[in-house]
Amino acid sequence: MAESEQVGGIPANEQIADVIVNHQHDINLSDFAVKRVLSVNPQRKTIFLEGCFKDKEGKAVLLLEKQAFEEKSVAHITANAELSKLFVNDCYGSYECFPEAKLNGIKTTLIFPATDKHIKKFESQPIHIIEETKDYYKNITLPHLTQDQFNLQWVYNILDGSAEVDRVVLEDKDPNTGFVLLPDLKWDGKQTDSLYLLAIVRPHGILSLRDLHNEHLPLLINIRDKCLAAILERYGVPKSQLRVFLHYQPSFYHLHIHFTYLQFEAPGIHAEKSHLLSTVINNIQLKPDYYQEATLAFAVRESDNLFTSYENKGIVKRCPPKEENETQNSN
Ligand code: G7M
Repeated sequence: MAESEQVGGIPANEQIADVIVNHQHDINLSDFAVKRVLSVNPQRKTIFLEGCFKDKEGKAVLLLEKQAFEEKSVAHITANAELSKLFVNDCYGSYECFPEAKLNGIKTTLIFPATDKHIKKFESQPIHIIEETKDYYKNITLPHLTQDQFNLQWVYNILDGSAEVDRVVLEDKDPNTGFVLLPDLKWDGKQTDSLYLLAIVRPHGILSLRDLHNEHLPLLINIRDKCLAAILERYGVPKSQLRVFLHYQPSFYHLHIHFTYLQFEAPGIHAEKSHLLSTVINNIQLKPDYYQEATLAFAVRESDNLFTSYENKGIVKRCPPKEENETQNSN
């Protein structure tokens, strides 16, 4: 894409401006060479690409996502649109619409330089559920985490105010119960029907849900109460319309809590991954060490090294390669 070329009315270079500023590199998407498509999701209208930049060391992952319509721009679309006919049957017509008005841009996330772990994360893969007992956690998951985790620098940058400062919605500086609330990387911070915020806890060393016990209740309750009030005040969304949850397993092992608009089907909201904060608080109130004792199910991709750790112990089996599957099915 040429530097001056526009997608949806926003110059291509402006759409990735956040990323360029954060990366402090002079990056131009026209220098991006696609190596392979990692995955395509027609429902979510996303395509994830692996590539590299001309004259730059390192791999890159580019995530492209078409965005929802904005109600305010509908009139611009219909005012000057050309409809190209696909077919007509009785009163039903199917067309492709080419509006003259520029629509909203393509949400673009760039990970550069990207590690092989980043690439694996976005690659389409068979997924399995693992029922993690407290012993599996201690003997398999935890040792794996101490060796193989995503870097948390972006989290520390937010906590110490050296990145995304202008995006912060609310900050509580208490070292034990404090947090920073800000829009998730996936949200542009504008359309409330795709609202997605993250509260990152101030204390270090709480890796995930597994570590939470009764001493963390003041932290969890503080986050719940202050973030819900701030979201109502800033975005006008009441708590009854928010999904407030934690991921297990998360991608990043520094505790953070997700706040999304209930009617928005955000990625990672399914039963095998998300735990409502209200349920977490309630479970700990009923049993202070609930999350140390419970068997927690989680989903893991075959390409993830955590899967391999469980596979090596004979707890889960890899799917046969696709061709084999197809041969089996046709027999
Ligand atoms: O799965 P897990 O609970 O670890 O989710 C981590 C969340 O952090 C995801 O929803 C990401 O979109 C979000 N996220 C990841 N990074 C690298 C950033 C970042 O640099 N800034 C912000 N604001 N959110 C991020």
